Amino acid sequence: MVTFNKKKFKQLFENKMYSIYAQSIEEANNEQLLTILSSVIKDIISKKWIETRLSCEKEVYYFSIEFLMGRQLKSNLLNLDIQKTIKDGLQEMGISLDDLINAEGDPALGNGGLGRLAACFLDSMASLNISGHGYGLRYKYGLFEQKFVNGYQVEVPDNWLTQGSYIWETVRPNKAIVVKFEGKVYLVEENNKLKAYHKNYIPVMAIPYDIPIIGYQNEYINTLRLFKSEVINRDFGPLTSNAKNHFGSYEEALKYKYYTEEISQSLYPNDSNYAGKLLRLKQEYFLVSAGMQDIIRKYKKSKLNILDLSKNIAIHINDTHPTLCIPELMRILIDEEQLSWDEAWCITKNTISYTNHTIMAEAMEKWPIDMMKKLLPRIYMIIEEINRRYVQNLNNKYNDHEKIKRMSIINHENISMANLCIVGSHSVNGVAALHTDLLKKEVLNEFYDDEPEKFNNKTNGIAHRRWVMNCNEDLSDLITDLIGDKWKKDTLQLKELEKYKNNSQVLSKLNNIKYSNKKRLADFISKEYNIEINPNSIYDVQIKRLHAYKRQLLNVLHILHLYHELLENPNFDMEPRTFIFGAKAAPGYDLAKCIIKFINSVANKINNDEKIENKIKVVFVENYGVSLAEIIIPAADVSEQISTTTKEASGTSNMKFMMNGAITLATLDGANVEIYEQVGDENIILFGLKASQVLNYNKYGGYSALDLYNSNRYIKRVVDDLINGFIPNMGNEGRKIYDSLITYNDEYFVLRDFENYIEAQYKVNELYKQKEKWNSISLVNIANSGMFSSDRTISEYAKYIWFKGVR
Ligand code: F58
Repeated sequence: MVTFNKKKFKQLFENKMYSIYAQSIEEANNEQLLTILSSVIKDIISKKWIETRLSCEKEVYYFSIEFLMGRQLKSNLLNLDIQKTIKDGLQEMGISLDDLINAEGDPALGNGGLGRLAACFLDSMASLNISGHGYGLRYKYGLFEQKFVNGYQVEVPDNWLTQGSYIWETVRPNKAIVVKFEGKVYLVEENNKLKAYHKNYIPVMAIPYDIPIIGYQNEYINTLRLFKSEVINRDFGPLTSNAKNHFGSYEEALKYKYYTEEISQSLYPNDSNYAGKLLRLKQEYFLVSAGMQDIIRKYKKSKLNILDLSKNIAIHINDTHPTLCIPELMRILIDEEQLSWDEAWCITKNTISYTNHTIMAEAMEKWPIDMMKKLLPRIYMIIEEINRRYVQNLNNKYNDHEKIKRMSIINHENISMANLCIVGSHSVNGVAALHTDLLKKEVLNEFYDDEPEKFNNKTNGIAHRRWVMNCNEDLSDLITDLIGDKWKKDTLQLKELEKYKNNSQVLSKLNNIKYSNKKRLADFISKEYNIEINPNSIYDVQIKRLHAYKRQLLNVLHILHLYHELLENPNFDMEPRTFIFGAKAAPGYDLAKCIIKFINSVANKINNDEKIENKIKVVFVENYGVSLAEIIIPAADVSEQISTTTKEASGTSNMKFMMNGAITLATLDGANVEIYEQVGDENIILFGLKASQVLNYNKYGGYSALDLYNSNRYIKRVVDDLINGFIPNMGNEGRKIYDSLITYNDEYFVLRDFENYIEAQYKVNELYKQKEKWNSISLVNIANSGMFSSDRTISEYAKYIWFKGVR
């Protein structure tokens, strides 16, 4: 692949060490060694990186407010196929590659599934030879670091750029872009056309930081470009042009500096919730405007005709946060490229596509008109005009005032970003079959009826290279021993594994691999948290953001149920179980934080109760993120996917667990439905309300949590634990959770699904006793996980959205 050998590598490494640090290798610490190694790798790939950038295929630009990349070293070495050369070379210099891999920081530039999906997609685009690049923000502070103090979540700033820079980035100040905020726009008639003049705006400089995205053993290297916001002229010199002059006084200049730098200062730690903050809108436009201008600048250099933009470029927006791509592209095409409205609109719609990631009302972005008007006066004008034309069109079709109001982009005092996305793009997709179905039938039904051809499903996927080949090397090797290595490029080949489902030898190998992964995790937990867990126990794992709809509460109430059973009957028949949680709560999400405190308090009580003889252990790992997932997932036996049906758009950890051989315990929600379709009744454990039942309850009522509580002694027993002092060290968190269940009638059907969940958990227990059967099911899950590779997802995006009719 890359032509260089151990000797050459050592030479490069030594020279770099001298030129960057002017010291010997022996003197360097791990951080410095890692910097040198990444720098050598960047040198090796530089030529290929430039070549990929200059390719003349249709290009995809993936806009996302978050990219949750995880560590890059191991993945880069795998993809370049140089692990062995580097490992051996380092070893000869007395350096351990594993130490360097673990010394790398884990940039937390995302909240959860959405950000991680964007990272998996970059990996797949590069690996599939698609010229697909990411645009995002280079937050100075990523998602907060979570600490537990007395069982409470405490948030600490994530100062990930301690050295001032990131080892994989290349800064490109020569490609900086000016983004304009505020000011006033004047429309002047010139040659029978209205021309817009933007005066007195606040200019903010967007500095690109490029990260190479290396394809899997194909010499293909794309780019993730992250923008940092800065003052327009670093030396504080006077501004020319139409920009507002901020240098009247020293104080003004400092204010301006703060205004600009604040924009890429920190990631919003909100999950599934829309905050409506001015700074967030600034971030969104900053990303969009910098990215769009960058694309058009590059496009024009290529001398292609601007009218052919959609033939050469596809722009994808990851959820509504980059929605302003639509009016921003209109602005550039009309104000700068002098196209007519109709030409610009046609190009914009044909270029842009949109993915929706949620059906929850509280997550839908709606920006106040006044805020938009003041911050982005030209963009607001364009949105207004898009809306005016759209409403006119609806009026011609429908004689239903209320319907038109619901569908319009500007409504009351707000601008609905989802509506703008649907109207201004050629494709709208959901992220799992059920989710897309709900979009069509429920949430976006009127839009679907209006333009059904726009709507489509693209079930999510995961980068199997990171999530199996890299984090579970033994499993990867076993698979390759059994079926060869074609699966690495075509995961549907995994199906071949099914023929081993009754082969005791293979199943025993699979069992041994799981055991050693469990042992590795046990050692980690012992070292980090001082809790001893038993690798022979069932590892039952729920790792994801903490949210009421994801129902970590259901999980912990069941743990309490088992605990009571053990206390009441010491001969209660249960396999030893280790329950593992990992979850951050949004800092302002009170109920979620109460649940964290509750789980930690339950853990504390149960882990220290000798009466139950270690039958149950509960571990809540601190600061859950990508690197922790990489050690937890390969060790899991049970994958908890227990969201309230209809609420989880897809889920992606469900796919990672499945590919690593865990058995899914699930509601028929999100992509769990498709996992079920792949493996069949025998190989998954399902429970809970069906989507139609949840929808009916939501529409027509008919569920009383209080009645259930009063009539079911098991439910009453665990719910009472929230408030009766059985769990020590609880403040009024227990009361708040209790109220959410009883006083506010259990919005997420935790109690409604409780009995059914206990039964499902009992099935898990019984199945684990038949270890060979368990291992066989585990193998069948791996064998049928092929469709959940993000390579499959990206191929579908490419074929049906980005390159439709091109490739
Ligand atoms: C998640 N959304 C969905 N949002 O909840 C999950 O079902 C799905 O699998 C995943 O997207 C990928 O499609 C999600 O992670 C966020 O984190 C947003 C970040 C920005 C603020 C609002 C939430």
